[in-house]
Amino acid sequence: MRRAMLAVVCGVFVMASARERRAEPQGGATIAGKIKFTGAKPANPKIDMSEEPKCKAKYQAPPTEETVVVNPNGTLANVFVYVKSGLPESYKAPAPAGGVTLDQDGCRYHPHVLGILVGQPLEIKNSDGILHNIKAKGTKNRPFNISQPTTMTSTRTFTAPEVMVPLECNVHGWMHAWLGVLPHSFYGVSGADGSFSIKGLPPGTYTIEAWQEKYGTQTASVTVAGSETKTQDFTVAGK
Ligand SMILES: [Cu+2]
Repeated sequence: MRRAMLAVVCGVFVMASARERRAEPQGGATIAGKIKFTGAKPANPKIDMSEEPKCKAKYQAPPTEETVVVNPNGTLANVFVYVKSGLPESYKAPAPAGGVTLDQDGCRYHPHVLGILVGQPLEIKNSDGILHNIKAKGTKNRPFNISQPTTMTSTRTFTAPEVMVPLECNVHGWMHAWLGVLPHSFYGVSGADGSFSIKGLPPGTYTIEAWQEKYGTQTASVTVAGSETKTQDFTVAGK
């Protein structure tokens, strides 16, 4: 009798978890590509860190801003590529596993461009141990302004999708970072080889947008099915 009841309870549990899985359509497709850069490579403004010797000491060559980072292979880093539209309306992102870290080190933000889910904690870390004052200037998210006088971490979350929320430091005018807040985790940031990849997409036709802080946005339409990988490159012309 007890065994029979256990079997019934297990059966109900299996049915419930199968239903939950169906409510969150996940997929196995990937969109990947490179951000190619053509034209003249612009010079980034040099940063005069003489007022902050602790930060200055962390660099061998004078640091520059990171407005346009052209990689040695002629591609662009720090381009935020994300699914702008095309996900089924029923799509619900799984709860984020942990937070995203933004570090202030050498009086620059690391990373310079990053993505986060709505509701996911942003851990803002001050590794420099000098005064930083981080300011978020979003329009869809409530702005904030946090003073961090010493080595410490502050946590904030974001309530609405917004590409991008500009982050800056009130103490050091050269410090800029950009945060893409999304209702899903289908995004990537091009790295030191200029490539990005967006994994785990359900089948569908998506509008993919590539955002760069100086050159703005470009979009492309990409259709994926099953577990295939589609290549979608972008080309940014320097000016
Ligand atoms: Cu600062």
